[in-house]
Amino acid sequence: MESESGSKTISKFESGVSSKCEYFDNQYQVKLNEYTNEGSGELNLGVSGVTYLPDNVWVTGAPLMWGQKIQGTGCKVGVIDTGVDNSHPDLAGKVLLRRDYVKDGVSPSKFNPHGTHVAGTICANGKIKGVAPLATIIDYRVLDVKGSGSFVAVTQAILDAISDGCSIINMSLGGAYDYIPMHEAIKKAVQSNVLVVVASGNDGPNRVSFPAYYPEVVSVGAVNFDRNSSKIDLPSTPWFSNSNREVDVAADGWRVLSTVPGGYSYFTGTSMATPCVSGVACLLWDRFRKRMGRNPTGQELTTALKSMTIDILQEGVDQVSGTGFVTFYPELPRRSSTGFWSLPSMNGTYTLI
Ligand SMILES: [Ca+2]
Repeated sequence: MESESGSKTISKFESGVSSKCEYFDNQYQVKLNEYTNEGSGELNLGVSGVTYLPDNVWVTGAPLMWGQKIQGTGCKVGVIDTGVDNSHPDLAGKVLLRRDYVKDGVSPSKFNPHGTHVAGTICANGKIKGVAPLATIIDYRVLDVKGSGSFVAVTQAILDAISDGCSIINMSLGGAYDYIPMHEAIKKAVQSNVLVVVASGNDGPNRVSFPAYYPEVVSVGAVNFDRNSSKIDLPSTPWFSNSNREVDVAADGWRVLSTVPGGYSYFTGTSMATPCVSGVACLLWDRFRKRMGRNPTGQELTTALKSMTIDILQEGVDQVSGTGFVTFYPELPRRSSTGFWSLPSMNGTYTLI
């Protein structure tokens, strides 16, 4: 399949027709599925010692699980991304190991912020909380400070994540082309009971991105749950979220607050929706282990994830949100006229920002 020159035969999707084309390694460019980055800064939390819940975490209903001592304990998530700044106080002790495929000598505080943002949504446990605050991360740095990398590195990272014992792989990235070795690595991951969660991509309606388009992965679309939106009926569909038959579920990907090197920032994109789903998968993994006394299979995790979705957008399965919005709540959270979510009481411990 691979030759010394690095050339490969791949399938290129074009107008729905698969045709064989030759490409070189450096043409397997990978891009981040972050649509906007609003810059980083200090988060003014006002009251010391108060923990804040980002909106996207809130709408997953994760605190309902935390109240039952389900917080992702023991769950290792492979974050294949731009690297995670493990010096961020909200991520202290989270990064068990880093494998750096970029090898450019850049220090974690100078990494492209994307990976740190993704990691925070999964398991931040400081001033802000991620979905699974007791989960941990293995950092597979495949993308450089500009967010550039190749599927060759992604493929190696997937194989390493299997041998490192990750239960879940989060890939908030994608490229335009099918790359057979990466697909094979993903099949191996799934056979090894690793759940692979991938951003559907930010190219818009009727567009596909790899590895999200592989049927073996959980492909995550983004919806807009912005409580400051002028729309009353939420969530709505952001224009960028890819729609295709392989999208499985959706999560909030609009103005998502999370950690970045040196502080906090709001990012938007399917990249941000994806770690929400990975975090929820960590909670499901933890709950399954506590109930059943063994690890869930990848298929059991996928089934559990899809069973907790609420149908949104077009009635039934649709190509933007798949089976629907991932949440532990029995019904969709709603805004009130004051802009706050109308949800079951959280005992006053957490405050929206
Ligand atoms: Ca639907």
